[in-house]
Amino acid sequence: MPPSTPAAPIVFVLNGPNLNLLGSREPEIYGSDTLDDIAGMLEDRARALGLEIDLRQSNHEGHLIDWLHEAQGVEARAVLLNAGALTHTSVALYDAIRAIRTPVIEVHLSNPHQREDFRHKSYVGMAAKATIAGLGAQGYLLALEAAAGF
Ligand code: CA2
Repeated sequence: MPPSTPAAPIVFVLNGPNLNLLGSREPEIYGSDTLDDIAGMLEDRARALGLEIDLRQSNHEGHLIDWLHEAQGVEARAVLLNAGALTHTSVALYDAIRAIRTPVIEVHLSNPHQREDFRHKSYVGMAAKATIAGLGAQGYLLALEAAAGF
């Protein structure tokens, strides 16, 4: 049998509520890329970095929490997390990020600090290793590059 190639380290890219609608409305805030476009860009960059990505989206808080636990279970290299509006409300996500050893990078397309007051608090950011915000889809690529160094 030929020697098997070791699997590439995996990076989870988790996206929260309404991000399935990216590209359809508010391009002035979120850009015109769809989540599929972002997945394609990340897959290309991941290949070049020797990583694999697993990109998921859910409108349900519990799914994001289960996936954070799963990331630790499969020994993912990192999680890139855009929790959408749950960023600003979810103590459960804060607890889940604190409960795992897998490093989590918070990603936002827009810069929440330049927006409404209710977006200025981030429970995700309080637990995450780092935050990238305001750079549109490029923020996901920068986060993936950081994860390659973990
Ligand atoms: O800037 C980001 O990435 C956000 O996480 C996006 C969230 C928002 O609640 C956060 O404060 C910042 C909202 C995602 C909503 O996505 C839409 C997609 C298409 C049309 C409208 C909203």
